[in-house]
Amino acid sequence: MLTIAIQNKGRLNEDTVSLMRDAGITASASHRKLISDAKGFPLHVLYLRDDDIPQAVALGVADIGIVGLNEVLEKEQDVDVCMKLGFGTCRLSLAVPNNVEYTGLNWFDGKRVATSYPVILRNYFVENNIKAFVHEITGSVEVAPAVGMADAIFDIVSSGGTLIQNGLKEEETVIYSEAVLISNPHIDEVRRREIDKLKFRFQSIIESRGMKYVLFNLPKIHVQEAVSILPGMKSPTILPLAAPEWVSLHVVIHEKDLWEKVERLKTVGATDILVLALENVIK
Ligand code: PRT
Ligand code: ZN
Repeated sequence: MLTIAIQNKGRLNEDTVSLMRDAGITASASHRKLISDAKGFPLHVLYLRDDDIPQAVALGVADIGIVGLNEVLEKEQDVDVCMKLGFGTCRLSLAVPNNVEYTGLNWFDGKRVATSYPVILRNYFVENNIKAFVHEITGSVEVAPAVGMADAIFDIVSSGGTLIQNGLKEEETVIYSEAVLISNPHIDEVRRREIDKLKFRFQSIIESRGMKYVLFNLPKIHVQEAVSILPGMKSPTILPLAAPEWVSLHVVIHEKDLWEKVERLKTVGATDILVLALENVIK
C-alpha cells in the first residue's frame, strides 16, 4: 500500500484534504494523528510538518507527498516532482525597505538579507554573481530590516499585504511556487502504477475546477452561429427537442469565459440557459 505524506496543519492541510476528498479519498484532517488509513484508495496518510515532507519522501518513509514547491527546492532532497496541484500559490521574492533607492540586482552586493529559505537564495545569488550575506532566520522575517538585523528580506509573498504592513517593497521575484505532488524516485513498478492511478484522479479534479456545464435551447437555424461561439472540449452536444425547429445544446465552458459566452449566445437566440457546477472531467 502507498504512503502519502501531507502537512499536518497550516496552509496546505485543508486544500490537500479537500483535493483528496474530491478524488474520492477520505483522509482524516486530524492534526493530532501521525498516521491513518484513507478510505476510497489503498493509502496510508502520514501527517508531518511541511519542512519534513521532502526528506520523508526521499528516505522512502513515504512514497509520495504533497508540499509547496518552495520546500522541495529548499530542501534539495532526491525526489521527483510529479505534478502541480494548483493551490498554495505564492512567490518567493526579494524585498527592500520603501526608502531604499533600488538600482537593480547589484544593489544586494555586500548587503545582509534575512530569510527562511537560505538555500534557494544562495543559489540565486551565485547564479547572478551577487556577493551578499544570507542570514537564516525562522519566522517573522519581514521585521528583520526594521529591527536592524538585515538590509533586505527574501520571503514568501502572496497578496503582498505583509510587505506593505512592514514598510517593504518587492523588487525581484525569484521563484513561483504552488503545492506539488512529489514521489520517491526509486519506487517499484507496482507502486508506480498506484501513483499513476492517483495522478489520474488528481488531474481530472484539477482540470474540472472552474469549469461549468452549460445547456440551453436554441432555434435550429442558429446552430452554426452558436457553435462558432462555443469551442467546447470537442464540440457542443446537440440534442433534438419535441418542437422540431428547436434544439438543446450542451457544452463545458470555463467560468472565466462564462458571461461573455452567455451574452453572445443570447444574441443568437439562446434561451432557458442552465449553468451547472461540474464535478469531474474524466478524459
Ligand atoms: O508547521 P509547518 O512547518 O508545517 O508550516 P509552515 O508554518 O512552515 O508553513 P505554512 O503552513 O505557513 O505554509 C505552507 C506553505 O504554503 C508554504 O511553504 C508555501 O508553499 C504556501 N504558501 C502560500 C504560503 C503563503 N501562500 C503565504 N502567504 N506560505 C506562507 N505565507 C506567508 C508568508 O510567509 C508571509 O508571512 O504569508 C505571508 C505573506 O502573505 P501576504 O498575503 O501578506 O503576501
Ligand atoms: Zn514549515
